[in-house]
Amino acid sequence: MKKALIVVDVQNDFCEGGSLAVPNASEIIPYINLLMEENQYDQIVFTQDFHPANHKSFASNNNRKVGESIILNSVPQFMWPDHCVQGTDGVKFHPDLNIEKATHTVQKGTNSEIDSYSGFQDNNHFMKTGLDDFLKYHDIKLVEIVGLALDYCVKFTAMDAVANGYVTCVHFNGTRAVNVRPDNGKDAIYELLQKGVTILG
Ligand code: VGL
Ligand code: ZN
Repeated sequence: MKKALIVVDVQNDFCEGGSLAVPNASEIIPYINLLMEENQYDQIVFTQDFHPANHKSFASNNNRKVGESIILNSVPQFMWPDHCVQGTDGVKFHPDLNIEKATHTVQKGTNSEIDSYSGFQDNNHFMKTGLDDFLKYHDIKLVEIVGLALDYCVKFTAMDAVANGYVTCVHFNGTRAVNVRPDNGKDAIYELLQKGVTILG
């Protein structure tokens, strides 16, 4: 059974010192590098949050405060600080991540009008990213997911992986939650278990 590792958004802005820092984010990087060194995956896909400067998920582009919520194209949109803007250091993968191991990269959040937490599609379900086509083309049946943030992009990527028919695992030690609310990371684990995702220790 062919398997892929999906490394979600391990970018400077989501790590310590970044504009949307996930607590203890960089702790997962040695773990991810080790997984990639074991040469057990048929494909290793990196996702990259890749926003234009005028992206509508940024509080600054809506005259809102970070942490507020708006309705964007009829779906709720949390107001984030500016992050992962194309052409900045924040959008780059963390320098300690072994990017040479990637066999494919998927960029998301490129349409200024729609956010994209899942690596498979935008939050409105208007546009696919090509990730599902890539995995199906390579006959991948099982995906293991690591990266940032557990309660946003990892969660939605894992739920879409299940919906698209993959046996889906999330590595607990390979992810960290942003925890805008204290229990969000824990709640994400319960939701993923309920959807049929296996949590690996
Ligand atoms: C993410 C918030 C906004 C993530 C991306 O990668 O989890 N979170 N954009
Ligand atoms: Zn984003």
